[in-house]
Amino acid sequence: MRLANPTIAGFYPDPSVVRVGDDYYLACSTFEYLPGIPVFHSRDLVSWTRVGHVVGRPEQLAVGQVPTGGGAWAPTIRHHDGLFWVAVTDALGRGTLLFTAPDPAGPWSDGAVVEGVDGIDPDLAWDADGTCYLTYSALRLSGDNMGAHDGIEQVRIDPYAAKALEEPRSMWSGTGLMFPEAPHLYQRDGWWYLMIAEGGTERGHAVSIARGRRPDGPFEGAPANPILSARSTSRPVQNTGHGDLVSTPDGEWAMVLLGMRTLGMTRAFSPLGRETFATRVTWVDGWPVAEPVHLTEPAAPVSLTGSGLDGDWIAVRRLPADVADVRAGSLVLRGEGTGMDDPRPVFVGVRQRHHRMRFSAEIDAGAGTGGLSLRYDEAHHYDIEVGDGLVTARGRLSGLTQTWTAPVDTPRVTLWIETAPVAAAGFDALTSDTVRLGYDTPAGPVALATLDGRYLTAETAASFTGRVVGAYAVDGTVAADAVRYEGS
Ligand code: 6LW
Repeated sequence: MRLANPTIAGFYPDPSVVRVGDDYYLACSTFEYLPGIPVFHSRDLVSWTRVGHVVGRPEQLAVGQVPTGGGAWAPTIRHHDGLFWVAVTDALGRGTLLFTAPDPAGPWSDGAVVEGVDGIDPDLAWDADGTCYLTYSALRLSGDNMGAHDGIEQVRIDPYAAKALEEPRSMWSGTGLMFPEAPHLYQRDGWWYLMIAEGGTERGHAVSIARGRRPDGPFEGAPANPILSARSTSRPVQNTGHGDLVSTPDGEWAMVLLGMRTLGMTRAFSPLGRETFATRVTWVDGWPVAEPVHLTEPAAPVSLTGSGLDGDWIAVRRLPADVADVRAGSLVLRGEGTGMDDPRPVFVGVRQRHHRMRFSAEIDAGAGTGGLSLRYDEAHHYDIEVGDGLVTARGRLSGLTQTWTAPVDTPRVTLWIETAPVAAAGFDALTSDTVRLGYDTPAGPVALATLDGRYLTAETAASFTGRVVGAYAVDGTVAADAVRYEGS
């Protein structure tokens, strides 16, 4: 079995996969970004193409109101009765949702709320007589004991009515590590398997599994639990966990899961956030044995050009087409008097998916102010903008802002953001990467600011997402031409 890691680069966490015949479909979390919950297709688990998004209409989620980091958490994608199903939590938004579509490319349904399920990471499984089990992690996101964690729970549901048919029951909840979550139920060779993540999504992340003769338990944990973890290892892919199993047409097995490609001598920082990886699984004595996640050949250099608002582009709490449009090849953004500190910025971007990256565009700020931003969230972002005869570089870190300015005598300026990992030797290698914010002049490129990238990483921004790089407008109309993402 050949696998390519990262399987899907850039912040695509909490992957879930299903196989229908020879076709695999995979979905990931997207939090407060739209469009939400991308669906990828593959026939070999190696090359994946996005075929659509479950959430293409803002009303399907309540991301307009959720706090940063809320929104679409951890979908499960399954196929049953000729329909594709996605169960997902709209965290601090609509709650536990079921989406359906005959075609995984969409359009998907509006999303039905499953009342009475207070938790995250909902999984769907059907037994032979068509009973549907919804198994989830009882992290309480509402009510008086919000924030409490009551382990793994399960209810039988009517999936067409999105109704729970009984009170939740407690299930096997791991080996005692914190945050048992990401439950998935499987049937194989007369056993029901309940696989979960535990240990938290940070460096202690792990996958554990149990088996029993019934889908509603009881379950007995595997002797080898956790069956997969990178904790306390020097592996380049850390935080591995939140797995989903899938068999191949010829009976092999694989697990897709999240991981982080950490940087720095002590592997302390992860600029790209949690990405999708895959590893091979074999079965011994009725238990899965998962190989450690290995990085494969480095991703080929990528150049994304053009500014069509295709599926690569995302926006914050709004669809890209609601904040920008493409006119005669230019990406045109219409400012609303707010900048990147706003939780609803006029910003469209793409996920950073290479440690070495350059994002550039020719910005025409003749009728407004705007530029390029490397964003983690509204409190952690590095920007370079042009307006009112000035180029301004800005570092914004949770309450602290520093700016650098230089005069320009033309409103049309090529701006760029470059990131580069630090050399992995010596004490300056304790950080992750450097971020240069610059612009081109007739005399050559000028780096207006060079900042430490460690403050735009999953560990410091304490965010479930990852870096997103793109263009924004503060006020007036700003056009971006020759938009290029180059990564290696
Ligand atoms: C996801 C859960 C998790 O629902 O974080 O830490 C949540 N692990 O499995 C968002 O990724």
